[in-house]
Amino acid sequence: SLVAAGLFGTGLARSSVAPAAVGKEQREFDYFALALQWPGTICSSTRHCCAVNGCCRSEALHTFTIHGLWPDYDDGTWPSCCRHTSFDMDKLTPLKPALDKYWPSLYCSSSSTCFSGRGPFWAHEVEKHGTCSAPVVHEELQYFTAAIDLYLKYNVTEMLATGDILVSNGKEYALSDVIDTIKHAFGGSPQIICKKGSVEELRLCFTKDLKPRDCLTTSAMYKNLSKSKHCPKKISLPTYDPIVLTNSTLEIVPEASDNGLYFYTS
Ligand code: U2P
Repeated sequence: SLVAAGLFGTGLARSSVAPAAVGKEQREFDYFALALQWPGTICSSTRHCCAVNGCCRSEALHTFTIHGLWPDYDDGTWPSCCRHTSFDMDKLTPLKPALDKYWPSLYCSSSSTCFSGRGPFWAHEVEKHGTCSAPVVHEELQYFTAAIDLYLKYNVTEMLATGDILVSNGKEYALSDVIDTIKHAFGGSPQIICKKGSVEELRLCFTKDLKPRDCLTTSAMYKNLSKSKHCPKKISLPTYDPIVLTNSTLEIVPEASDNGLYFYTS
């Protein structure tokens, strides 16, 4: 029933190997992970462009961007889709410039939302994760504000630059140096996810009162991470050539939505 789905989650929006508390009551979470994406790694696979895709901006993105603020459990699982909400872009008007700048989708396709719908990347994140963030975060605007505040307060791109770890093509850094630089500047150990030796994602973790803490780096985390996402001892922060929007790379299909977003369909 819908009530059961709301209380226990459906797992519908879950991707691939994700462990779930699905089927069990979703108890209060233990800590937050602020998940950040490295556009250089993701955008180098972009083949088609659309207006919402951050990879398609005329200037390449050389900073981490936000993926989401995720409530997590200490055992390596997490709650998801904890209650029904209807994503309302209008509530985010004051944050729209910051969302566009710091939290772009790096894909063109629309994202799944919790209960069989589809919508913008932001709708996916707030429905899947924001609804499980009580008692710290209770509603949409608060969810996005909290994530953007943390992102700006703990600027990972700057922390790494201070340790001379910079965007580059070809240059490799010791994974241990990257971790130590973040530990030193942030005050907690990050989680780093790689794709073929390039940083794909970096997560910073926070207690429920939003203080830095260590992410799970033990077997609890690695058991849920596919081998191909483990980082080797030397890693890179690559850049990419943006695909400049032209008629042949851009296909704009207005969605039946009132939020003014456009999606690429293939
Ligand atoms: O790691 C693959 C996907 O699993 C989801 N995930 C991962 C770790 C975690 O602590 N919480 C979590 O939800 C993410 O799914 P998404 O938010 O992208 O749907 C992540 O991409």
